[in-house]
Amino acid sequence: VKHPLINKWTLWYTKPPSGKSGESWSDLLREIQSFDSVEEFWAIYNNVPTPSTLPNKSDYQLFKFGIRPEWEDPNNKRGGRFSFMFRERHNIDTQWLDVLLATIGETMEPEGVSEVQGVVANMRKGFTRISCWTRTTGTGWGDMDRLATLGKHFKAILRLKNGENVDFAAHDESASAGSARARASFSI
Ligand code: M7G
Repeated sequence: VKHPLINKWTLWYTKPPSGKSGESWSDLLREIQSFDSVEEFWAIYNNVPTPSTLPNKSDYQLFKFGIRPEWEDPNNKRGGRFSFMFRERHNIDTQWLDVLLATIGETMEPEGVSEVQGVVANMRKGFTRISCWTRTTGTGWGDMDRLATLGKHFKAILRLKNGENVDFAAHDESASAGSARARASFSI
């Protein structure tokens, strides 16, 4: 018996650049597998390395089926992301698993709301960034409350301490800055 998820999801991996010239972002991004049941999720999770063991400049992305984990995807281009930078790599595995479970269990937002497009872990030199990508940037009527609520849930799932905040940035700013290290629009 398989326990169905509300939505179907795809796990992606971005491998570190090899250093060869002409290599683009899309050459590095790979789809691992799609799944729509709890059992399939665990089968995949148990067969891929945990974030703490991955090399610098690699990423994991878990996105709704049909949405590529890219700014350019039509589902993402009007959106943004909440993110938090953890200062180390060890210890990140629990947070990432909690984020994955909240995403596929859809506990990050109320029923009927679908801001969450996917979640990302960026393994970098000296830090790990965990992000939650949203459909909007909170600029439409009533959108801001929805985003603020999501931001608070995301913070709770990451178990941030008092005084630690998640930063929100719109993807169009990230794309024009050439990196997602764009100025945050707001923090929660
Ligand atoms: P990052 O991983 O968001 O942040 O972007 P980082 O600066 O902490 O590593 C790193 C680089 O990956 C960017 O400068 C882009 O070259 C590429 N990149 C990352 N993302 C998420 C995208 C994307 O959605 N689309 C494209 N075209 N490039 C991306």
